[in-house]
Amino acid sequence: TRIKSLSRLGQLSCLALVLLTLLALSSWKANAAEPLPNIVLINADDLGLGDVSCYGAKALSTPNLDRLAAGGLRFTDGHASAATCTPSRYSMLTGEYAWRQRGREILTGDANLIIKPGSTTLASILSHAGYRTGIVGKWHLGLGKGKIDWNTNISPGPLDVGFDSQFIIPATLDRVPCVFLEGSKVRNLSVDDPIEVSYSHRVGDLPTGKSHPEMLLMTADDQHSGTIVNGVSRIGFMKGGKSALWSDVDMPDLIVQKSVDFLEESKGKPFFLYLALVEPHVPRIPSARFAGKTPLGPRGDVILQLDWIVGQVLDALDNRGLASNTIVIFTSDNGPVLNDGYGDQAVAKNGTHTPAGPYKGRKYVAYEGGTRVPFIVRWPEKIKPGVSDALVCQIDFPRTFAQLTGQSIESGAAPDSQNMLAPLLGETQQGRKTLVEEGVSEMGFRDGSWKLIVPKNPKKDAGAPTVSVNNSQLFNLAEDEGEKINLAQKDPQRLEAMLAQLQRILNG
Ligand code: NG6
Ligand code: CA
Repeated sequence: TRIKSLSRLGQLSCLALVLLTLLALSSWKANAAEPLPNIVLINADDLGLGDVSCYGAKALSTPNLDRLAAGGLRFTDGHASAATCTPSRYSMLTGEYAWRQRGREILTGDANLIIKPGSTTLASILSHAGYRTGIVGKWHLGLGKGKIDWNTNISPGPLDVGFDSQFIIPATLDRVPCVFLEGSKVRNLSVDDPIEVSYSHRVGDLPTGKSHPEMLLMTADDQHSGTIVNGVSRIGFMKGGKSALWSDVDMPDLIVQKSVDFLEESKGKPFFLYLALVEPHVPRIPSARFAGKTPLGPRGDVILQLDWIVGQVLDALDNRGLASNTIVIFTSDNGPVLNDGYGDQAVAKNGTHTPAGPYKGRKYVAYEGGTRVPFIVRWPEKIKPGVSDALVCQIDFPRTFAQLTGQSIESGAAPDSQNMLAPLLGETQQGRKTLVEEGVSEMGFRDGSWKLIVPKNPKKDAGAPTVSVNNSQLFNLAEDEGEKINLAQKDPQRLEAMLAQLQRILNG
């Protein structure tokens, strides 16, 4: 019997060995057959859902976005997590609601980095998964520590929170310094013309919008009447850096070039490109190719320009045979705005155009128009083209892409991010159940198709905002997508329940 059981053991271990080998072979096969997809995340600046023709725009046409949507999934209920740039971008990269701490509101151009160096971000997750990660375009999450010296290495910045390469504008198009950072240095800066920046007082003797209004290409409000760069006054003051100043009209070509360079340099590795476009944020200064091409004035023209950039990037993927295994996401950091400080005819020429589509509100506010934005996901190898009504949000990218690339997230990181891989791939129309939508002065809260809006109280401490329940509004988007009928009085029970739910998340 001893011999019998020994040989039985031998048989069993033989079987186990065969099974293990098979398993190893099959998983090796799966990996070899399915290399990780490249990811290109394109984020527009202040583009409304109604500004895009595949979402219904009639006054202009966006053929490249339409082509992207035709090959992918177009979401009708896709959101930024805030109605302004800094908090929206913060949440998208970190997976944490920006309002959980003070200091993540719209930043000046000389503000410090608000993401902790070394912390978990969408970029660091993908970097761990073996991706080459790069950012091209608008950053607006702060740089450095303490007073920034623009004439030396500027860090920490994107390179300290997961990106391998950066070509960025530090804040916004309307804020100084109007220069690019390539690597951690100002691009094309000459040592004998150092840059100085101030957001409190005029530095140097460059003309400003206030001192030289006759030099301006377009009028500006007080806030945008600082240093004049390329004929347009900006927020804040700068001196020096003449050779480093960006050219507004050449920017689209440069952004395309830097994006394509990044794809080229990533050969042999999957890549993650975060392409943060500056259109159609103010000041709207289209390149000659697009000026005057829409009836909407410069705002419409720069939307064409944005669409062209997207087309160039899609072509670059096609030409390199990369399109089929590249996920391209197109979205916007917040809803649209017409007048944002410059006399650029955006209001006068708008006509019947509805930049936020059928939704109420715009940039800054917690109505749907503030955060419900274009949201398109294309992955030819995996996603069946179509339209999805799932509630999805950019804040979910960290956990979703961690899931896709087999990464785990350390405890405490990306606390508000949810794995939305199934809805993003179109495997289900069931997305998030709830979502907080941050406006400047209100908090919006979605529970399915129900929507609550509550004014924020003035901030007392560094933590999450408190809300003032007395002026709450309640809408049923299933019957009233335009948030016209306030049901707060009619349905006090639901109102109470949603308020309690929101409070729990705010305090969580
Ligand atoms: C506001 C600016 C606006 C724009 C915005 C930031 C004024 C009066 N308005 O404070 O022009 O720059 O900040 O836009 O200064 S965002 O898309 O980056 O959030
Ligand atoms: Ca924005």
